[in-house]
Amino acid sequence: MSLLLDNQFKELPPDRAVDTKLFLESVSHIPSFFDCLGSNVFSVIKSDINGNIVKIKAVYLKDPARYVTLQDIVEAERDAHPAEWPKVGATLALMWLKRGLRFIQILLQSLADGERDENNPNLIRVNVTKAYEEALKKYHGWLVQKIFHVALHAAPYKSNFLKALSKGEEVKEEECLANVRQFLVTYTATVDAVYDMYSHLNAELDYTV
Ligand code: 03F
Repeated sequence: MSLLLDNQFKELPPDRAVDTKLFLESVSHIPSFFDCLGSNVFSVIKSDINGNIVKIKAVYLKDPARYVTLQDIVEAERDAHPAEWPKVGATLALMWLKRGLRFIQILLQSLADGERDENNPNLIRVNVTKAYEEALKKYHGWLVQKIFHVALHAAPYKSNFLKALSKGEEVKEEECLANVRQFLVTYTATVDAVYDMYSHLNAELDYTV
């Protein structure tokens, strides 16, 4: 079975508001995936992603009826902390979480589109590099870019990566990529909706870490 299709993101309503509870449920499956990638460098990434999920969840649980959508949280923090916002609380956590989600989206899309290094067809470095350049690089100073290069060289082979996405079962590459394509439909729609919400509310920052 496919890990991705077991944990598919939900379809958005017509107004594209992202339901907080459903979003948190869907993203909560991502951190454990890093355990099957087999290098310690991925534990840094795992804890960053997990930390952001925990921060958003903590705010949500304070008042689930008030924070039905992610936008409800971001707007409530804007009103409560006008001086620090958007560099505060769940707004900041989601700002970074969405960049990691965009990275994953671009990586999976690039694999699904068959983009590859013809000389090394079983490496995913071209796909990982594309995702990094489009989703994260501009927010990283030289030190974090160095961590990226370490992670890039620890990246699994494509066959192992696709096997991990298939819960350790040997499946044909095409079968797995078909699942990836199906997963990407609601996943991409959700990530796009969060990005559009940040741009609409003027909540995006471009400082580097
Ligand atoms: C800022 C920043 N977070 C943090 O400082 C950096 C952490 C290390 C990032 C290293 C880059 C690695 C790139 C990935 C290479 C992967 C190779 C993949 C091989 C498969 C923020 O942190 C905090 O988050 C925020 O809470 C805090 O308050 O300024 C704020 C304060 O700082 C980031 O740059 C976010 C990094 C997200 C990286 C996501 C990478 C995902 C990698 C692999 C995905 C595999 C696919 C999984 C599919 C599973 C589907 C179920």
